Amino acid sequence: MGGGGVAVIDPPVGAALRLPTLATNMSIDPAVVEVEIEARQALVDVNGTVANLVTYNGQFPGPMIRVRRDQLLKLHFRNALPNDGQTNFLGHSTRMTNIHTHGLHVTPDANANGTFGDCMLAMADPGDSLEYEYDLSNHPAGNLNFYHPHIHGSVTDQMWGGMSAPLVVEDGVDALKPFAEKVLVLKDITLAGSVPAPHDSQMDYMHGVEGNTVMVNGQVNPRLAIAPGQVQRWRVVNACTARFFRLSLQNHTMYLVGTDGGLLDKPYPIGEILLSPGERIDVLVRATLKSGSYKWLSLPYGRGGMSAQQQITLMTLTYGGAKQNQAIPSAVDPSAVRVTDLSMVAQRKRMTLTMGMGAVGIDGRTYLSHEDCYMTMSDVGTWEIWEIVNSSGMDHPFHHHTNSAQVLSITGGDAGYASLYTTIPAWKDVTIVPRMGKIELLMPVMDYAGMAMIHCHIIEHEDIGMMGVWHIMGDGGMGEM
Ligand SMILES: [Cu+2]
Repeated sequence: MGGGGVAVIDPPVGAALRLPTLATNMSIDPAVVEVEIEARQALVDVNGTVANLVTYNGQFPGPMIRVRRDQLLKLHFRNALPNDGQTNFLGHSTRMTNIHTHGLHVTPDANANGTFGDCMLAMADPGDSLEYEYDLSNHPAGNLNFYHPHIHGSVTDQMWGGMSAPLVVEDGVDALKPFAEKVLVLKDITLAGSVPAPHDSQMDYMHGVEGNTVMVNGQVNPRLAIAPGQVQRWRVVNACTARFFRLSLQNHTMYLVGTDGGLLDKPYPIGEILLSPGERIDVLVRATLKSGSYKWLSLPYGRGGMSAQQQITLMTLTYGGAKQNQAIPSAVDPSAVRVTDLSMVAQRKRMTLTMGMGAVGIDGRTYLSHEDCYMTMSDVGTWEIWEIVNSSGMDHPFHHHTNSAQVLSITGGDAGYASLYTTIPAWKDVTIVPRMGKIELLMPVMDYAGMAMIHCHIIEHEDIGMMGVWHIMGDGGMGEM
């Protein structure tokens, strides 16, 4: 923020936007989606430089998984990263890894057949494999999730270096079917020669590093064609480690139809929207003009700390082709509602995200291991209200595994973000806790017992310990929702 100057980053318009490659479904059983995902180094073109990234299946972004909630997702994971003993600035192995299915309401434990659910205790050394199975029968339809590594101390290196990919749970909503869908993965990086520039100071971890190259689906300022009168559905995930976006489309309104945890009742017109690391939005864009090119921008936003104020052209929307006559629908998913009756709330808890003296934590506890960290307990089948306080000078995007929440209040920060998420029927798994501010979440603790996790989604902060264990007790098999 410093002197208040804003850097304008407006790269030349690049090639036509590419969409993420679909992961191959190897299953012939229509009730199962079965994919093979391998973590490995691969050469990837990053804005004209051939870079040696860490990837899923050699792709950047990684292969997109698409699954319906009535299908079982089987993920065969293999760690093919080099077995070279590499460690990072924090002293952690950069080669051990695993998979977190960010956003899935599935078990955080192992399954009865010995495979893993969204279990953070599963870890693979180079050469090892992990078998994951995700039963989505309790997961709501219609949201964009993403998968990425989750081994404490090395998540930054692996996500910064290229490991993340979209995971769509399909919806059956007719109102959105007519529209061309574009899954957009936002990701920044800085290269040092042909490799991702390593985080090499405590300052990098305390502030969170924003890359000098900002990409949509691995491309700098790609061109996206739209026909006059066409409506497109953009499903956006912020896969950066630390960069916040403030998204706005020149001369056009975006219509919010979905958030982290599912679809909304109707489209909500927005001129701009904040998207912190880990958050997702689902927006409709209608080509209301006749011709021209329009920048999809990230407007300046100060998230605190030493982050620079930048305006970045992320993508360029270019009119062309035969006129269409599509309209923004009046309704999307009428079953989406805000929960207003709080009489069932069984427990109220408060936790504070803390930074100071070179350390981060929750209530002053730095995560060191599952046994030595902040821990909060819940009973499966109950509702809670969580008050998350931020006692630091930086915004922290607060993420909870396993269950999504509704936002009851946001104190401080961006007024538009606060008024949006405290009024629409959105389910969230990442919510910005403004610096020196707080949020309140209505948290249903449903269906699954086990060791879930809560943490800041500035990945650098997660890696230095702004993380805790969420111990959900119960038999975990049967929900009561
Ligand atoms: Cu943080």
